[in-house]
Amino acid sequence: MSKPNILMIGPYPEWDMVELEAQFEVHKLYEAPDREAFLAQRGADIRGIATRGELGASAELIEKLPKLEIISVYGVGYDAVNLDAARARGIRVTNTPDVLTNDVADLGIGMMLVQSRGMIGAETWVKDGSWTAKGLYPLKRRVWGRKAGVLGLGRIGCEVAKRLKGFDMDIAYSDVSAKDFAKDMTFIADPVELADRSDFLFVTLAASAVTRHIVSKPVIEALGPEGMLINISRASNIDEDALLDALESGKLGSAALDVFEGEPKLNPRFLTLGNVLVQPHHASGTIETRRAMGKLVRDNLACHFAGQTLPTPVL
Ligand code: 8YV
Repeated sequence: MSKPNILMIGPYPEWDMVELEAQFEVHKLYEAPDREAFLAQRGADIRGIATRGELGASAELIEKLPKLEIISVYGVGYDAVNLDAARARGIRVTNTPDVLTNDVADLGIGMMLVQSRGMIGAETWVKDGSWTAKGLYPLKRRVWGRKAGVLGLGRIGCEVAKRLKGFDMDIAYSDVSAKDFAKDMTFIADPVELADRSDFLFVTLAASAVTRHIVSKPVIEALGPEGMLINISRASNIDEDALLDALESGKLGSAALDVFEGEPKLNPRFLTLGNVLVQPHHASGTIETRRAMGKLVRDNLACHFAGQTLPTPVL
C-alpha cells in the first residue's frame, strides 16, 4: 500500500525526519523554491500536515489542500492553526502536551534566576577584565522568598509554581477561576492586581484570540520598576509595544522572554536594551523532550491513518 502524503511546514530534527520518511511520503514545503507552485502541483495529494507550534497552518494553506485529514502540531500551542478552517472541513488537529511541560517550566525558572542575579553581565564582567580592573560586580536582586505571580495555572503554570515553592516564594495566580488543587496559593482574578503584588510575573497561559494582549500596559506598569516579566507562552499574550516602552522608560524593571512577535525577526528595540534577557523560543528545546514531541507527532499521524484513536487530539 502506498504511504500517505504529508506536508511539513518547517524542519524537525534529523532523527524525526528519518522516522517520518519511513512511514510517510514527506513533502517539505519549506524547501520548495516556489511554495505556491508546489501547492498547486501537489496540494491535492496531501492528507496530513506535520507542523510546529509557532508555524501552525493558516486558513489559506488548508484551503489549498482539498484532501487534508489531519494537522499534527509539534508543540503544545496550536494557536497558529486556524481551527475554524479545520473544524469546517472535519480536519483533525493534534498537539504534544505533557511531554514538554517540565522543560518549559525549567527554562522560565532559569531565566528568572539568570536575569535577577545578572548572570549574563557577570560573565562579561569576568571575561572582559572588569573583575580585575573594577573589582566587585554590582549587587543584584534576590529571588528566594519574594512574590511571584503565575498568569495561567495550566500544566506549565503548575510546574512553574511547584518550582517557585522550592524558593520559598509567596505565590499568587490568575486563571478563569480559582483551582481546588491550588489552596496554598492566592487566587487573584484580575491580572493587574496580580502584577501589582508580584516581583516576578510568569506568563504561562495558552494563547488565543481571547488572551491577546492580556498582559496590557496597565498590567506591565502595575508590575513596576522593580518587577520582572517572564514569558514562556506566546508573544501575542503581551502588548509588545507597551512592554518595550516600559522597559525603555524604566516603568518596568526587566523582562525575560522566550517568544516574540514576528520571531525569529524580533523588534530591534529589544536588542539595545540592557534590562531584557532574550531567548530563541527554545523552552521545549532539550533532546529528550524534542524526541518525545517528535514521537507524539508521528503517533498521532500513524493512529489517524490506521483508523485508531488519536493519542492527543485537540479537534
Ligand atoms: C515549539 C512551542 O513548537 O510547544 C509549543 O507550543 O511553541 C514549541 O514547543 C518548538 O519550539 C518547535 O518549533
